[in-house]
Amino acid sequence: MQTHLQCGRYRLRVDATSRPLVMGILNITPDSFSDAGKYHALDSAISYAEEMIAAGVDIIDIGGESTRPGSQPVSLMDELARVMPLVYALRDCGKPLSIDTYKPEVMREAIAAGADMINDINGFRAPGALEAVAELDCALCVMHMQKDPQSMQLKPEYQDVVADVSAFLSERIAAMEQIGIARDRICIDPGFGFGKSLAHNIALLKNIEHLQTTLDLPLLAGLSRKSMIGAILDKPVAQRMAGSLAGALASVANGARIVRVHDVAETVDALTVWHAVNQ
Ligand code: 7PJ
Repeated sequence: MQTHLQCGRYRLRVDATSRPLVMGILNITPDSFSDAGKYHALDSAISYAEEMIAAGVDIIDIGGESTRPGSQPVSLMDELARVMPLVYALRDCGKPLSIDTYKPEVMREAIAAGADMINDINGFRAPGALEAVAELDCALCVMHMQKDPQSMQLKPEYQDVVADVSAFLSERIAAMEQIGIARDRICIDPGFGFGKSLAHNIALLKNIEHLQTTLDLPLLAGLSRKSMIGAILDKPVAQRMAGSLAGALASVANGARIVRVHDVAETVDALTVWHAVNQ
């Protein structure tokens, strides 16, 4: 597998010789389920990003549309109005900026303004999405989702969840390569909680190394505060930090190279210790 992820202005190590990377979540949606609109204002979003940087974050993932189960889509205008001021404010912060979006227009604008990565929960399936990112040098996270955020958790069903997710990702990677995207720009994500039951999520977690080896690309795992942690613990979102840390550790122990989390300082510490004893 590749040793680096080409991430816009940055070249990030993603092999097992360095600590797994921590992608910190910066949501600027009024309805983000776990931050409940706390960081809506630009100023607090910027200070929150600064806290993440001080805590050792490797990538900042800016999201302007909540994709929690049952959430409603946001208009292009609203999403741009939320995301773009943060891209301008943070582009020289010294860390790569990722944009969590499935809209080609947001991808184009954000990359033109200096963002380094596009994180698409829709796997770059929207018309024009692959074209929007093909020519640029941004990294791409291609995620699997069954159905859409409105309906995905109603009745998730698979023949074989690991094989189905792998086949989906493999098809998307082929489409990316077809349009000329270099492999060192791509990371894969099985999309924990996106159209998956607890059993599906656990099967995917156990098969991270298998997915990574089959598809020969680094894998990003997003488990932070999700309902699978809540279901295992029977705890609400506000009480899922320790469970999320365990989830992050389990995912890197199973091979994940990047984790997407809310609690950056705690995760960086946990992964630094894990890495020190695993070298
Ligand atoms: C994920 C994401 C994830 C990637 C969200 C939440 C819901 N992007 N965006 N992977 N989840 N790549 O944070 O709970 O798992 S939004």
